[in-house]
Amino acid sequence: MTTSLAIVGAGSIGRLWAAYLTSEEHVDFLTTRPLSAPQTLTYSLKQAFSPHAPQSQHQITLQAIETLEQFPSHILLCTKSHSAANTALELYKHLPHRTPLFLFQNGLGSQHKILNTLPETPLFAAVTTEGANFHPPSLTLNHAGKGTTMFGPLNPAAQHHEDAIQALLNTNLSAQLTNDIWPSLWHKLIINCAINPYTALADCKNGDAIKTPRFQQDWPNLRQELSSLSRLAEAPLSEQEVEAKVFAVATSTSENISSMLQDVRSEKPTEIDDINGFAFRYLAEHGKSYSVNKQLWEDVNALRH
Ligand code: KPL
Repeated sequence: MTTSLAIVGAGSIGRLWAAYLTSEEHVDFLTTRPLSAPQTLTYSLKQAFSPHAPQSQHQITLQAIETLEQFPSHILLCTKSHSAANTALELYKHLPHRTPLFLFQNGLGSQHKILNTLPETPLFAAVTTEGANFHPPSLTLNHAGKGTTMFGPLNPAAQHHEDAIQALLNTNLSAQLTNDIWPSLWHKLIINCAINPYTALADCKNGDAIKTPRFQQDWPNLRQELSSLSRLAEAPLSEQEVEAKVFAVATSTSENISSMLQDVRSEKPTEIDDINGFAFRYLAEHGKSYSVNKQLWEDVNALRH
């Protein structure tokens, strides 16, 4: 029997997983908003790395949680980090608490809130380096760059639910299961702290962010703050290792428009509060230098005023 998955958040990452999962699984999109009737979301998937491959077409039903007739076997939460905790809370007013939940958010902060509010729910984190862009009104999802997704349990309730992950490991997307996802979450946070705000402030692609005068001026101090963050998190990286990771991702995703710049361009709230905001507050709480992360947090927030 196939499992039935529900994906909450029909942005680029949600649509990417839906498109790759539908060949084997039954997938619906789910919303916490009321809907007068289920809707059909139609889009095509373009694989930018295989320009001659035909685009696949997808038609996926969007259902409202309030009127759902059959509960899904597990949920992928692909909303932005700032709405993740409230959305999770709203979902589990209707769902059995034992339904496994996979958290795809960037940054750190939302994961901790959900861990505190849903202790009985098997919670997993996903850390992804897939590059995908979806810009309505275009109905094409652009799978811009192939990456890898690491999945891992976040709480004791998730420890005996490896079965829930099987469907996610069996698609044509590259995915792995790890027993300790925390170092991946912290290292991804560090990469996002170093790339995303500069792309947003300079309105540039990832590869150009590390060439901006501001990045070059900030980098010695930011690299030191990020290395100290990794040591506090018990996922230690030397300053050289931080630099190697950040530069490798900026290079491998050089043509990407970061998720933060996509948000700024479409005048949506950014995830800055869970990225540099989380980093500066964590450093400050532990008596470490944090001024570059704080300045980036302030300056990206100011873009919206
Ligand atoms: O995760 C990303 C993002 O855009 O949020 C990076 C790694 C910067 C790739 O674009």
